[in-house]
Amino acid sequence: MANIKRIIIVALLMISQASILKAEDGHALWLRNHSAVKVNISSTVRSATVDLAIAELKKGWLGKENMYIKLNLSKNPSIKGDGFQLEESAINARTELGLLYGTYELLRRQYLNLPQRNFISNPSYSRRILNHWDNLDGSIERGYAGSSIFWGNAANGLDITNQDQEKWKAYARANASIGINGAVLNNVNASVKILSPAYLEKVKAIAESLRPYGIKTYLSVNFSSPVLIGKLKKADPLDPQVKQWWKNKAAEIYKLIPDFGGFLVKANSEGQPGPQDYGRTHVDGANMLADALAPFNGIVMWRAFVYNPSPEDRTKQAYKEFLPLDGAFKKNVILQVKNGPLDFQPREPFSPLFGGMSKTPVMPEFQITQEYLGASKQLVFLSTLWEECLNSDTYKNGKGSTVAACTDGTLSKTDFTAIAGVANIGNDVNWTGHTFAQANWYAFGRLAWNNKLESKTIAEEWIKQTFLDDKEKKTNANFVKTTQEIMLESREAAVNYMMPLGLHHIFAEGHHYGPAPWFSNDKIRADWTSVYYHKADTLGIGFDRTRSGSDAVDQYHEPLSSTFNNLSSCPEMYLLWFHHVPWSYRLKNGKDLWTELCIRYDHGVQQVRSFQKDWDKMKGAIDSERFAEVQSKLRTQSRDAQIWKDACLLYFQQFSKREIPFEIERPVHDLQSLKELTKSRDYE
Ligand code: GCW
Repeated sequence: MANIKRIIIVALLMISQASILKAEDGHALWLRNHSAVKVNISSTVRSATVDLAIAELKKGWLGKENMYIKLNLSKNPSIKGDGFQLEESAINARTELGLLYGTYELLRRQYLNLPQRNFISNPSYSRRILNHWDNLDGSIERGYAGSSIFWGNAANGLDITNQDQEKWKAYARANASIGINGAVLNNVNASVKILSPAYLEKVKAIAESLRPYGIKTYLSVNFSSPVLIGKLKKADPLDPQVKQWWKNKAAEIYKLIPDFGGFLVKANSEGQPGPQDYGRTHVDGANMLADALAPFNGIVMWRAFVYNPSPEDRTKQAYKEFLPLDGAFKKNVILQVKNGPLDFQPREPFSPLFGGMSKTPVMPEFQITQEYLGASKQLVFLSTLWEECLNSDTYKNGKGSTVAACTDGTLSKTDFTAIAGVANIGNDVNWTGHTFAQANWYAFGRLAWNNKLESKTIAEEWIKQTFLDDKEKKTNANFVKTTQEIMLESREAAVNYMMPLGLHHIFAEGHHYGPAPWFSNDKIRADWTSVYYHKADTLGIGFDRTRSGSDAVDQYHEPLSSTFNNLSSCPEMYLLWFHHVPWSYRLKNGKDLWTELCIRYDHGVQQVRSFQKDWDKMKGAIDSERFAEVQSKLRTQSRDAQIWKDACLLYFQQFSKREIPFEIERPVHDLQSLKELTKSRDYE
């Protein structure tokens, strides 16, 4: 009898559980509906943006019922830029957008049960921008979440449907809720067509959908536009006709979009045209565009991702190119610098340009889309990677000159500051492909707003808002804790099973998903092959960037340059980035390099296996749709982590000529079969 009772109770519990956990497709992101109560709002100003704030408060109010809340434009000197102050019954801000940001923060704090009174928050960067690598045909370079939400979908790629506009608004709302205030709408490998009148009309329409949410529109431009659509003979930045062409183009754009943000430019890099095609410098190119935009307060974001096929170590080239130009750029030019000196690898030291440039504003560029971190197949929370970069000390003005301080105006005392993230957003219902990739979009916004936030806080906020309902969030502590632990460990796990100890860029050619440490090809440039980067031979492995090698270490300030230069003081996470190390070299834990390399690869695989176990235990804690999606993706990740481990260990073993330590699991693939497998595009 007691047993039957128990069965009935369990069954009833399961039914009630199932009815609470509604089906979720992930489209609502971290902005899911809550059971709000009534609130009364007054405002000292009205505008489209303030109306949005009022509507959000009414829709999401979780505070005391029937409270009176005032939205107030204030001159409080502690509030800066679009920052805000939360008070018991008011949101104060200098700007209308600040009121909207204060609204989102207040609602978030209500939901998370965090204190809401006398809370002031100001943005770390004044421009917090997404870079979309969206092509006009709707494809997205390095995009893993479907086609573009902006381009190419309707018959001729230019028609605009209601559905498009709804999507753009939902996109803008999600961005505003985390403080993002700019979007570059097209790929840095820019089609010239973007500046043609028909496309500019569409840009105008997009800008109108984004504007009430405070998102400024920017465009990537092709440096050869004056030739390719302007019919000029050349695009030489010192040519008066070329200058005039850009001035006219800027005027045309601002007539359509009065608050247009400016241009993002990839010039003389990876085959893109640029000022050097005419014997001019990056300064000549950037300043010419800056002059065209200056009358309208537009800016130029000039990318420092510049390298050429040359015998020089690729990681040194951007610094060598730009350092001599420091101080020569116009006031409305900012240099956009990727976090590391190479290219968004699972782990890189920070780019020496952050500590190097002193008279030119520099903005970090992070990659939200997981080009080198498992695409949308793998759970890799990137906040810890960005936190590591922002907190890295450049020693520019002595200790404490972190990348954050070098870029957010702390050291240079400017408020012309910015940060960019390469978006991972597409037309997939859940926007980002993998549910956990939403967390990377979220984390970018939160760090751009406050570059001192910790990843663990960001993860916790995101998990609660994304998965739990008002009632569950109190009872589901275990789900939150376990998921948070998985997220915080996930990037280190990826480093372990892909490229531990400072290895880098040993990806399969083209798709950058799987391993191909064997990849070498005499017909293409050396710095696009894997062997260029790991330099494995019978003596050891790693790229010698010390003073007796390429001397990249000396692009860093002391004491870092010596710390990196010296094998015994170089942090082990950068070991093979800076040194060619003998297989028998003893690491700090007493193990030799080969053994440690094997252990790290194996550990990475084991980490993903434990993510699987932990996730499986949480069945029933959240809706079954997203649970199953993540479960299935973790299976893929687990298989692919094994492929990484087997491929790298079996390949490097040919050089080390040592046994894979017997205490770790044996490879389950053959090297030859992995070479075939990772070649195929289907593997991506
Ligand atoms: O990482 C490389 C990518 C290219 C990209 C380039 C860049 C947009 O593989 O796809 O091009 O970086 O940042 O310009």
